[in-house]
Amino acid sequence: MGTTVRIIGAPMDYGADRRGVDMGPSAIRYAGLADRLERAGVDPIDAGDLDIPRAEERDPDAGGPNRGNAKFLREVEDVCTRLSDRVAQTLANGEFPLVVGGDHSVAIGSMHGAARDADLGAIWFDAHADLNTPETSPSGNVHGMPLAATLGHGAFAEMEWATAPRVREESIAYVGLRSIDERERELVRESEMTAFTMADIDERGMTAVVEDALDVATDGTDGVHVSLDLDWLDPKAAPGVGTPVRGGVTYREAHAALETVSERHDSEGVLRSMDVVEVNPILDEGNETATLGAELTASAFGNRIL
Ligand code: B3U
Ligand code: MN
Ligand code: MN
Repeated sequence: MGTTVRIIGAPMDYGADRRGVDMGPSAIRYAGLADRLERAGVDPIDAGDLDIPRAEERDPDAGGPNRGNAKFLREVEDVCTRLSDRVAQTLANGEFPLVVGGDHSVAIGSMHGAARDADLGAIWFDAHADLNTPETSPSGNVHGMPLAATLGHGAFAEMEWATAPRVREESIAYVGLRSIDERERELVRESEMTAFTMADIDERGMTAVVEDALDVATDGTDGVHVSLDLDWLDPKAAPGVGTPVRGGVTYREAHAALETVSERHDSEGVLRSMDVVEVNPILDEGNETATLGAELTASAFGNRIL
């Protein structure tokens, strides 16, 4: 019997300035996610969406004493706490949790859940470093903070719902980094994380870089979390994202990357959890970005040309 992949929709847009990422799960489903996964050889189960109140009904300034300028932190906490439970439960049932966002702050919940009973490595496919804290964030948007939250940086150190003690810096690899705030740059340089930038991809090619990222994320861990932020891609390939950054990964490089992940998974069973985030259907052209999200997920689970 093949792997059962449980699709968990997290239609959350509290973490981003541009509205619309809450429609990401619908758009990615509409793009044929479940069928594509089936063709890739796994058994998808659609668990539906988490129930998430609309941002208009909530107070962006709620969230406790260490909130800093982080917007909607209380709401993010509520959603991520429930998501973490779902992910942990899914793994306990022997299924694979696939979280479909939503903005990137959903990764706080997915990693928290996936790291409860395992030392977890991570590959961060993203234009951004996502290492801001409520104290350092220039925007106050929590989607620029998920890695800092998982690692317990700054005010997140006091937030048990966010910090995942079994995720260590040395098991995290960025792939495709190209837009980084000044403070984040210092932090990435000082940290034990491995950062493969667009320059590394230009120089060495995507496949070699992802092989190295997999080495980092599997070394001394029980499994790997793949976090796929669609703004990782060049805006020409993925226009439907809130914070597009020129000079990104091409359509072909992206498939090559996820195929490399899947090949390693086939031989060594490394994948533990995954999220696909930041698809904004309002900004998209013909559901192209959502379709790409679905395609790349299928590639990660073994879909091949032949
Ligand atoms: N680093 C900036 C911009 C940003 C991060 N992630 C996204 N945008 N998607 C910030 O707001 O923290
Ligand atoms: Mn991100
Ligand atoms: Mn990003």
